[in-house]
Amino acid sequence: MRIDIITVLPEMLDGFINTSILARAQKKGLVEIHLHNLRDYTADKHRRVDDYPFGGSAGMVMQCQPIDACITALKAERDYDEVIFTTPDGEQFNQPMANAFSMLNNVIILCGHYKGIDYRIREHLITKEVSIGDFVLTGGELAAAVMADAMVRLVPGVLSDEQSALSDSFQDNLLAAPVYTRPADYKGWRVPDVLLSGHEAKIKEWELSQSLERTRRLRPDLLGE
Ligand code: 6GU
Repeated sequence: MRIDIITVLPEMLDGFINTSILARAQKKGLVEIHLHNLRDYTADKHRRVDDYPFGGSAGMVMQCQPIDACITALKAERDYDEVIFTTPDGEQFNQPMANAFSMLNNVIILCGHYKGIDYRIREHLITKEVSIGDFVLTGGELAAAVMADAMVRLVPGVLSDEQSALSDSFQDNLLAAPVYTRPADYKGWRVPDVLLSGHEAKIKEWELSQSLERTRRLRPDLLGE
């Protein structure tokens, strides 16, 4: 999988994409992540990528030209499955969406900024508009980082068996069961006895009942309740 991220703040994402899981996925050759500075594509001699909105509302709007130039340059090199725009008025990102995106070959993520982008870009070049939740971020970079992380860790081979994504919260619409490590007794705070019993069937049953209880209590919406 290849992810091309278009941003006015590449330095904000550089450390993130070259650390931890994303770094390892790239070193293993399973994923490529490329950052593109939108300012490198502007025809403006002052390197501006935004301008005042028609109609006189507040804030600045990202212009068509640099975004179009960058996306066109990328599309000349390869076909893209999706051109995603990060925006608080997009469809809510979730685990099924991460699963679907993780199966794509080539994806562009355009990070929104300022008051928004010229709507013509959204009409003509964007194939998916995605939000990471009902709150407003200054820019789409953190949203792009969140999505890239959620997608890449699902690419086969990225996680080791022991980190398997199969037991993640949300993977089966249930929150994960609690986990513990040594020591079994820390200052009198005890690990549940069943986990120390070695009885595999009982442990599985306990984990499922914990998942159900936590989901019912914390996220009844996931159970349709
Ligand atoms: Cl994708 N972008 C911005 N700027 N704010 C957000 C968001 C995205 N998702 C939630 N808030």
